[in-house]
Amino acid sequence: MKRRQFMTAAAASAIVAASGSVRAQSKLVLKATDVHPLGYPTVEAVVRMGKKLEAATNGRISVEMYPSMQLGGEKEMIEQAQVGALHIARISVGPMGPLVPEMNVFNLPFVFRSAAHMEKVIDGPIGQEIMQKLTDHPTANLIGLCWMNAGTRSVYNSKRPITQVSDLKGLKIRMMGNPLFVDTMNALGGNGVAMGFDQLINAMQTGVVDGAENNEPSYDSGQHYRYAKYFSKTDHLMIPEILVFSKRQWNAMSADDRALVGRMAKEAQLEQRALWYEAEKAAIGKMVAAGVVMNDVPNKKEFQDAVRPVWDKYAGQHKALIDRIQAVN
Ligand code: BDP
Repeated sequence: MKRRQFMTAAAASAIVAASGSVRAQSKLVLKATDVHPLGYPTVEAVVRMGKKLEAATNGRISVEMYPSMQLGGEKEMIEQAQVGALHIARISVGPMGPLVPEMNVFNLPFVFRSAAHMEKVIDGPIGQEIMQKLTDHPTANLIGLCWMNAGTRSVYNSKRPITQVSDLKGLKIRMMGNPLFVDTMNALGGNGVAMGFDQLINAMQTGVVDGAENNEPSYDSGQHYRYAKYFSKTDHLMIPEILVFSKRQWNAMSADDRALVGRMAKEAQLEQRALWYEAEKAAIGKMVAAGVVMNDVPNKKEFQDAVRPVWDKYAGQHKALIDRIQAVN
């Protein structure tokens, strides 16, 4: 008994003595998740980031990807990252708006003039400031790592092409979980229904909704065209996405490791962008092959005018920020 106690004490002091190096060398497997499947630009960018982290640390830090909503929808992903049950989540700015008010500015319909405008904003000081708001948020418990592209969102449904605002009348359209989006669809004359991405297929199958709105790669990879074959290029939202890191895990890491992850995330932002444009093109090709009925909207201004009430309700409190965004060119 005596002897055993002695051994234990010796082992303990050896561990204490070596603790610095033990800690530096212990393996860290970062659990990452995304609603999209493997191969989707955001997923691929994070997988590549994991490989780079692994190479840079001789295998000490790696990323384990759980794609395709394996850990739940976006709401569940955010919650799990907040409590540290997972480390990296790639999420849309959409559902973050109610939590971080400045982020809601990116959720305003037609806020960006073009993809180039949006990229300039997220790549510049405004993007950095807004990301910092998330990181500094007292209860979000998340670190904002980088932005990602997500194209524009357009309406799709099972009933008819949308060429003018009045075509939306009476259609039940799934929107992301944020009152701003429900208000947007209602302002356009449809019936906005908030629900998780993970519930959408079932809702379309059962007629709970007539359709939804999203970018082409999501419509294609989610196989939404099987339930809603009319894809109308309304382009009403251009919402960037973000890669977030659990603050709990972040605080447990060394300054060097944080800097490394931060640097690789910045690289992932640009890598994802290139992948995004390829995926968008490929998705449109697949939509044509699948017999999707696509149409353009000849008068976008009509849609922009119809969402004025949404701007009246949500934009006023962010006027200075919106002016700065609009001044970027
Ligand atoms: C996709 C986003 C994803 C969202 C999804 C949605 O990449 O983060 O969860 O839309 O509509 O475009 O919920």
